[in-house]
Amino acid sequence: MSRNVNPTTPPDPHRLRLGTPKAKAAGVAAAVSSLYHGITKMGVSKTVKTLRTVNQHEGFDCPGCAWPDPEHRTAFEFCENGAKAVADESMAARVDADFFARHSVHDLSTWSDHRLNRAGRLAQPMYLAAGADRYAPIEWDAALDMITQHLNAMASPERGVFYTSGRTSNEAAFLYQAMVRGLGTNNLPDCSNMCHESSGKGLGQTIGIGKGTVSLEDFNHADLIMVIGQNPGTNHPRMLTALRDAKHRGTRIIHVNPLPEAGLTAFKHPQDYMKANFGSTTLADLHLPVRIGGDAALLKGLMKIMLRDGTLDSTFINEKTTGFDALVASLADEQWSTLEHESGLSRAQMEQAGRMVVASKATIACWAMGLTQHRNGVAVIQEVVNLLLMGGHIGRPGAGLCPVRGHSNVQGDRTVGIWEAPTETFLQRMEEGLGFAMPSSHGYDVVRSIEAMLEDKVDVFFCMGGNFLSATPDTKLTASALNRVGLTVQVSTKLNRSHLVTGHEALILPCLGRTEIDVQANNEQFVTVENSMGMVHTSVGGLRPASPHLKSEPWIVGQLAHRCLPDSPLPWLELIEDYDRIRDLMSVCLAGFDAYNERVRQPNGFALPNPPRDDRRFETPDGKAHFTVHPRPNLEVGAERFVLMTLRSHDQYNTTIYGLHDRYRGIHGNRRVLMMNAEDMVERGWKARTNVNITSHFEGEERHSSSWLLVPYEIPRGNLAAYFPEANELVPLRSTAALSNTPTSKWVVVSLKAAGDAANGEEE
Ligand SMILES: Nc1nc2c(c(=O)[nH]1)N[C@H]1C(S)=C(S)[C@@H](COP(=O)(O)OP(=O)(O)OC[C@H]3O[C@@H](n4cnc5c(=O)[nH]c(N)nc54)[C@H](O)[C@@H]3O)O[C@H]1N2
Ligand SMILES: Nc1nc2c(c(=O)[nH]1)N[C@H]1C(S)=C(S)[C@@H](COP(=O)(O)OP(=O)(O)OC[C@H]3O[C@@H](n4cnc5c(=O)[nH]c(N)nc54)[C@H](O)[C@@H]3O)O[C@H]1N2
Ligand SMILES: [Mo]
Repeated sequence: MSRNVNPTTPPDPHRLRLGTPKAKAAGVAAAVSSLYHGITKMGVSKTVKTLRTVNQHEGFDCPGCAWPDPEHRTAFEFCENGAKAVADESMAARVDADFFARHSVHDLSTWSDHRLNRAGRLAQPMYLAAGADRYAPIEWDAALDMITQHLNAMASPERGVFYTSGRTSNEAAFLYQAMVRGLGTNNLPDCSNMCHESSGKGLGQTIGIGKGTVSLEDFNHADLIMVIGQNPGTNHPRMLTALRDAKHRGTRIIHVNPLPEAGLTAFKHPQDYMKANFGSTTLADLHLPVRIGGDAALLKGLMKIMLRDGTLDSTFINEKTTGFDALVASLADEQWSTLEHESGLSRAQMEQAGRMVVASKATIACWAMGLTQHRNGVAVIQEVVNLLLMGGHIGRPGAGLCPVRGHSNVQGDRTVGIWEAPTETFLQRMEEGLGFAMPSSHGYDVVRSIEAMLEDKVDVFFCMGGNFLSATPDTKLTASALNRVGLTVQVSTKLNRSHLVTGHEALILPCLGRTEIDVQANNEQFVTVENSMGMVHTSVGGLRPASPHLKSEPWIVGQLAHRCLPDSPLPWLELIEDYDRIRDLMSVCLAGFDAYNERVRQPNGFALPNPPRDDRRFETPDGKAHFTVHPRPNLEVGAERFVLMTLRSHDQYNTTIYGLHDRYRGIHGNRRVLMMNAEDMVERGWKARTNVNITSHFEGEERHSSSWLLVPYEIPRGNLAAYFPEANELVPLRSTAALSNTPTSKWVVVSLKAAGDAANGEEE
């Protein structure tokens, strides 16, 4: 690498401290942690002002997760981790021209992710020239002209690739896809390709829409809620409030997870302390510790029990579905001994869960990355669909499918066109609305983008947010891919490793965050977003921008499109002067967005049409919901091989590391840890903090990562867990889920070797 840049995350030099994993989530520690992060990063009065406007009707949408807001809101409608996300965006420190003059790209690459993020908000546009080792300041006009020149010089539009992370507003994302398609390509990879793509594909094929079918209100009417492969205590803390309220009404909860995640064991709402209520609620009635990848076997077991003891919704099955008989026949062939072995659960555990499934008149199934990031991600989600269809648990109160989305607007971005594989119907309407031709051939998703870069097929790589290098698999290979690109552009709020591992030339374009006031043509603007349950609503920033040089995402896209599409019929500069004009255009171009400006201004926004939920209609080619039959995945990995899942700690937002604690799991001060079953450790003579090197194995290839500290943990035998992004150098690029092409971040086959003395650093 010409700039001698380290693409992987150097360890933070702190000592690993181990406590007992917590049973209980939230509570006083969470309230203190929220305020601590706020006050240390942005000061007291700003903290209170900011936190009061999160998720309010007049405020901004929390940039944390995509969990929906209740209709009746309390004064503080945020969670500990939402507070961290807000504090992180509003922090006082600045990364400006002086900062980059002091630190070369090489120096910065020796910093940990935690330290890079702590450096502050990006404050002005910066340019890294070919061969240079330091970023230099650049004016907005010059930066936009430079991108335009590079785009104009491409031999064909496919040589441009345009990534989106999921915080981008509907308005910015809509303009962005219009610009990219105006250039003539569908190369629109996004974070969804690594996230819920398996859900989109799995649901689209079976129920005719790639989204969930429940609203928040349904949680008040469910008999049973299944939480599968998800850690809401950390990643969707406000979901625990909905689960607690359901629980108080008598709903039962099953938690399916290799780990006993804290939030589902016991939950204490931080706000209950203000009401002097000190009791905590036990949320999950049953925890099923499946082995990694064992969900398909478990779900088949539950369906066998359902067929044996349950009340099937025969009218629904006969009138609204196809494929039921084939599914019944396939389940008859499944042997309990195999299902026990593969799920890692006993027959008794499955029967206990089965009784709860059979007894429920209204079941909701929630899931996240524990299902989607597997080779059979699409298939296993379709097993969840099978189970719910049997009892007709779709399109009626208290029942339905609930993929819980990650980034706060990842669902909205897809709705408004961020998709490398758009449908013909979508393109046709877009073409009519925008008045120019749309490219019809599908573009690159995330994995294919990296492959194209490796094959020297990419000249310009533009990222609307995110941290592509650290979020994607096989860090070293992806770094070498990015190094082959002519120009890489990052529209960002915070410094990250994708600013250091770049193409020959690189630009950083700093933008406004959700929390900040956005003024265009002397008027304050608002943007709109869609939550995980298809509600579209407004988000208005209230804080002064971190720097006068910041521009809004719609402004950046509009200005660039104006330059690179001189013959376009769209008045780009007028559109970005008043976002109402963008929304008027969206009304014409997008299904379900009629009278957008008017409807989105209603206090809670509005719900997008959802045929299965609204009237049990399935827009599949034959108009029916589909039962599907899938083989069980092969879970054998061979002797001395383990299965590694890569997941999030309590102190991070994807690749943004807020701190070094994973409080609920009792792991403190060091992130380079490997959670392992204690018996597996004892068998090998290993102890807590034994230093190991990890090798991953895929189709004869090996990837190596050294110096990981073992932590004995309650995890099934043969399974391991480590944090991403550190563990991403072990994830093979081409190990992806069938159909969705999502990297299998929860299924990495590895072997371990003890590595002598630990590189366990100093006290924090
Ligand atoms: N604070 C905070 N909030 C976030 C994020 C964040 O990083 N920090 N990220 C956001 C984003 S983009 C997303 S997508 C979501 C992610 O939300 P989650 O999906 O909850 O995130 P992960 O940490 O990947 O956790 C996956 C869970 O699946 C379990 N699991 C792994 N493999 C299996 C399996 O084979 N079967 C089963 N049943 N379970 C399994 C793991 O033990 C873990 O509990 O959170 C969003 N919200
Ligand atoms: N091994 C492994 N890899 C994974 C996963 C896993 O579970 N395991 N999870 C995958 C998942 S689910 C996802 S969603 C991806 C996440 O992939 P990305 O979305 O690409 O990554 P993030 O870490 O969320 O991006 C953080 C950066 O976004 C920028 N940013 C923050 N807010 C804004 C904003 O408002 N506007 C703009 N323009 N920029 C902003 C900041 O500069 C910040 O550094 O990672 C995936 N990678
Ligand atoms: Mo995600």
